[in-house]
Amino acid sequence: MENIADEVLKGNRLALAKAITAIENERENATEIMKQLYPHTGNAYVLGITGPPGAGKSTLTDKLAKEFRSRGKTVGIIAIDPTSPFSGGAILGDRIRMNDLAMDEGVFIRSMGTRGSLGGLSHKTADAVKVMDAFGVDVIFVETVGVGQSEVDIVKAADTTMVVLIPGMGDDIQAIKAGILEIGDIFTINKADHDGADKLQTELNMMLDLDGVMKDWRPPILKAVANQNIGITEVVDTFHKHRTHIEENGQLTVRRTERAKNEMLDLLDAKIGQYVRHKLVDSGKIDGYVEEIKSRKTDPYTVVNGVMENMLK
Ligand SMILES: Nc1nc2c(ncn2[C@@H]2O[C@H](COP(=O)(O)OP(=O)(O)OP(=O)(O)O)[C@@H](O)[C@H]2O)c(=O)[nH]1
Ligand SMILES: [Mg+2]
Repeated sequence: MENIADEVLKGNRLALAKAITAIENERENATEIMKQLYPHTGNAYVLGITGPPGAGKSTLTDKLAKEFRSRGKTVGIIAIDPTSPFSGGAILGDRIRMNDLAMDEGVFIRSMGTRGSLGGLSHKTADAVKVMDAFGVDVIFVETVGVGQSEVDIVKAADTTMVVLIPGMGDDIQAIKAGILEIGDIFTINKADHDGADKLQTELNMMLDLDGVMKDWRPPILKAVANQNIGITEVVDTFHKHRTHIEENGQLTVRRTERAKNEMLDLLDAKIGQYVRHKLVDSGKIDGYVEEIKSRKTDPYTVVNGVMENMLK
């Protein structure tokens, strides 16, 4: 393939897959691809879907994607699978149950495994989102399991985030409360065919009332039965409502600005880290310092300050 980025921009699906693989595997050409694609990003709307394992996130995403398709939108789906060592779409059809969607030319599905750290995954996810954006899809879903800090980081790539919960979570809801209240623009109680959906809705409403006094967007709490296609149009309508809301009040611009800033800082952190490692570790210089620190001839604070001063000269 001549130039992967050019091909992505022409709408070549194979090039899209290759570009994401390059990012995922940290190939040398990944940065070049991203540089070329970056000017063509910023058009897609990114939806984050997160929640506990097995909540029906993939089933929901599948149904939501179909609803967007029926409204004339093209769709990209990135499923993050932090537990799986697989990547490159190898697990399609396993954890992701979207086989008929995969036949649709207006849909591009990709799963990404962690391989390295979850931290690394969040910037890889952000880059994969940009590749799909430049490719030209209208809406991008990022599905991620769980509601811990790492997932929160991944979800930061999203313009609107939906937290999926299920009835019968009991005390879990208390445990994850802090995290979910912060990141959810929309809450959907899936598996509403199970007992306890109303109870969960009441509990969530109470928490949001306590939390959201000064907020201008009160996250709606929807109910769905994804595998029966119940509640799907409401979720899509609510996505639109939230999007319109944050477009009009400027919050979307604020979120995207914050994202651009954080991405730049993360990139800079990584580069500086690499540079320091190269200078200190690969050269073996660090061993001398460590000896001196260990024998209490000096201390790590003094050493780090000295190293920094030297490097910044
Ligand atoms: N009863 C019921 N089952 C559902 C519903 N939605 C999905 N399921 C089933 O729940 C199971 C898990 O669904 P997934 O969509 O794979 O859930 P997930 O949250 O993506 O799971 P992970 O990605 O593994 O965390 C599947 O067997 C679905 O068919 C629902 O609304 N009601
Ligand atoms: Mg899933």
